[in-house]
Amino acid sequence: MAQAKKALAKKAGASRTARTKSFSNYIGGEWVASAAGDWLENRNPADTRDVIGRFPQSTAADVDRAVAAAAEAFDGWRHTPAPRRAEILYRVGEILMRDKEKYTRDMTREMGKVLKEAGGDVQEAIDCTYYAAGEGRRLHGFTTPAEMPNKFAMCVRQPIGLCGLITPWNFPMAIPSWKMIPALICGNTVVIKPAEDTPLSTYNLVKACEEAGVPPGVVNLVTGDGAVAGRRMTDHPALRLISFTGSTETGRLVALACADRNAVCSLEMGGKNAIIVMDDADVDNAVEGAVWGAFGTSGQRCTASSRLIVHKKVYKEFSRKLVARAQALRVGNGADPKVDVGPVINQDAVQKIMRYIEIGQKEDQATLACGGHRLTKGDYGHGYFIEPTVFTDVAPDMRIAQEEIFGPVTSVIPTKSLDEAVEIANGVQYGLSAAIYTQDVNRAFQAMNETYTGIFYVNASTIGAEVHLPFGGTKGTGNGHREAGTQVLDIFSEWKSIYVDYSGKLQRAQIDNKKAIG
Ligand code: UN1
Repeated sequence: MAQAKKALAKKAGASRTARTKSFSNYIGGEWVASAAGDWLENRNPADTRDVIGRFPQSTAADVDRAVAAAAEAFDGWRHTPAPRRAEILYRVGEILMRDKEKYTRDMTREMGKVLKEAGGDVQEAIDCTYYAAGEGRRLHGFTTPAEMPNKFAMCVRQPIGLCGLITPWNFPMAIPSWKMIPALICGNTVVIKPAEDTPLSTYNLVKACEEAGVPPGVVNLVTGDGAVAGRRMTDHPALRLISFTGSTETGRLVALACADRNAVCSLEMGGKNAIIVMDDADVDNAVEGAVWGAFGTSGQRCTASSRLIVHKKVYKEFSRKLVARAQALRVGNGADPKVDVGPVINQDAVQKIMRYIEIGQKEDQATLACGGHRLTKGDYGHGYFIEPTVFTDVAPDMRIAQEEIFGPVTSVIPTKSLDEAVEIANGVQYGLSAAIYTQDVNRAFQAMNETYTGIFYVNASTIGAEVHLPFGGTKGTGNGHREAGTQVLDIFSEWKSIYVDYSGKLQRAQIDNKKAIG
């Protein structure tokens, strides 16, 4: 993905005017350029003539400086009482609220999603910030009986240390916030590297932290390529934890690097999420859920509804209505309030998505029911626009029904029963989200229980998770961790078990208590 923008950066380099805004890394409380002086250009995917600015193309040396700053700040921050840390983080939430509109416009400009959805992304960051800051007065541990008399046992959460956060471009403020704010409330210091394509939204979040009074070195921002800056983070011996959201392919590399140096690693990766539509479903409602889940964010969500498993009794009606709705969606620049579906992120994404559309038609022989083209006429020619695309008559084992496309493409798969639908839903390498549309409570609960995913919806789409419930998935989607909810605290803190013996004598666990009970 990064390559497309880099190539553009090179081409545009010569013609760049003095007005191109330069952004900085944030290290140890200072806004600084990359030590090597290289830049990464950020352009609008709806109109690549629109240059948002240039951001530091950070090297290993920049990452090392950021880690050193995080190390320097760690003791001061972890010794700051959590309720006090929370007061500062609540202020971050207030600043995000105050400037929501500006952040929303910035996000649409650099990422492409329509304003309403960009506003939702900023709102998710606000929700997450308030919610996680609230933990400053909880961060609950627990007490439990000790096995010996006159002995006390309890457990407390301690910060894990220096955390490296590597975030994706599809939720460029929400995902950084749902890693960073919980990390901070737990008393950690962080180095964050946003995706190459969307550094501005994370820059805005970090600016809000600075304004709110987060002390120097507690939050450090380095922008740049995954292969260079990201790689150095995963390899850096002082980063105790790496939290990564992105592709399954990159996630495996992150995991390997972390395994090599015994670092804690939390991964949130791909999805191939299914909506099951039963014969008793409210078909119109199901179609609305499918359109929202498949084409919202131009299908670039790990929770996107990329498979629609539909009972054969309503299959024709559902497909017909879905295609009509998909064809009516207005594709264009997300900054235009009349637009429903924005561009995809970059040229690499266009190529990948178009390749899958070709595979669907040729190799897989599914029916291309609508869409299937890149839009290039007029203003479309300056951006990365792809028509909302529906394949019907898709078999569950086809590549378009198995692999993550991450674009505005969905597959309708016929089914004859709930059991079969659940089997199809489970028959992929991912396990993030699933949904069922039915009026039958028994079927709803059966599907909820039998689908092997981290998230499940009844009569709602596969997207739209809320910040106070755990977020993450099974199988190829993750490695067992959950972000959001209170569960995120288990990523960013380590348990310490504490025993207090007030008997005034030696009491040997597992040995002396046997005497006490005979
Ligand atoms: C993602 O797609 O990477 O549940 C995150 C949702 C959003 C988060 C999506 N709240 O769709």
